[in-house]
Amino acid sequence: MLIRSPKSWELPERAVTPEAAFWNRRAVIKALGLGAIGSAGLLYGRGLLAQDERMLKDLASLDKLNARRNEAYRVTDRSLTEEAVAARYNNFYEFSRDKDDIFEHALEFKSRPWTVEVGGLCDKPRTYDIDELIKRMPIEERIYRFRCVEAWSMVVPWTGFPVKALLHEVQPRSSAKFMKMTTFMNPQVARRQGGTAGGYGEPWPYTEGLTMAEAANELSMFAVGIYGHVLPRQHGAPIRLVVPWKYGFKNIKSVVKIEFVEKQPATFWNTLVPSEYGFESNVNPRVPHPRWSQAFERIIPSGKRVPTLMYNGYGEQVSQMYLAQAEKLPAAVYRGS
Ligand SMILES: Nc1nc2c(c(=O)[nH]1)N[C@H]1C(S)=C(S)[C@@H](COP(=O)(O)O)O[C@H]1N2
Ligand SMILES: [Mo]
Repeated sequence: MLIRSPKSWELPERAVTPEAAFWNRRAVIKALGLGAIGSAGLLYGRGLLAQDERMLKDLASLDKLNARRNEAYRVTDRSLTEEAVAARYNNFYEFSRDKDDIFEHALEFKSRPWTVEVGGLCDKPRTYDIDELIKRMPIEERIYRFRCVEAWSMVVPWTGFPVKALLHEVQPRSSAKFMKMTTFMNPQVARRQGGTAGGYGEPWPYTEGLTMAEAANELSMFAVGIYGHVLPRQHGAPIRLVVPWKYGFKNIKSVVKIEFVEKQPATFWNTLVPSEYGFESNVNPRVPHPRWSQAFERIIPSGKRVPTLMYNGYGEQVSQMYLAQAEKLPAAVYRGS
């Protein structure tokens, strides 16, 4: 028997609700301008719930990463998002379709021991233990804007290494045209990968891809940390992609496999709803999502509405990869801010 249920990819109500309503409900609006964990009591102005305390304790327990901040990547037009806010407003569909309970649903998820298998069209394929990989790679901190396709944004300090540093090690061949990445598969822990119709009919495991030029771009990073410590589960522990000129869903979490391939790989969202989520998905104020405009975005958690920047403000670093498209745009838009 077929049971009619809402399509899993339809955004939950809050994704298109002004952010102020979301945060007001939790009375975290008082968080603005306060320090992170020390001010937790004030942050959740209604008083801490057991749930909040668990999350804050979890954040405080994470191993520190002492990485040098790379000052070339700073954000000057808006302020850093509060850590406890970013850690409570996530997208990680393996665990939940809501944003504020991802960390809870992921509590049983173990991100160590962990290996990342790198292979496909490259001269030196290799499987890395995550901690060995962190030791081998040039780790640094970068502050980036982060823009979800749902039209909200944050500013986040990532710790990680340029994708280019990994390419240098494994030596992709010239026949490799794309880098495909895959998230772990474990329906016992990530409940939405199992259940109805074997994971709600969604194409698990989550996959994503970049062209080789995009992978090698100076901005492309594999993050292993955030806010100075290793990634908490809800942000995609122990390793996730960060490509700040593209919409959030390209930033695949908890990666177990990296492959160099000849053909454009199938990706999770593009497979599920090709009409809404393209393979390229560069942030672009002039290309609306079929169901909403991308001209403006809401800054988390205030909900302040600001114009979307072409390539999320990273045109200087990435526009040369898209010259044919850029020629069609008026110069002012193309240059971003
Ligand atoms: N494996 C996996 N990666 C994922 C997602 C997901 O559901 N599963 N969601 C994506 C989306 S839509 C966004 S906006 C970002 C959110 O990252 P954050 O929770 O660390 O802010 O992760 C991306 N990476
Ligand atoms: Mo997203």
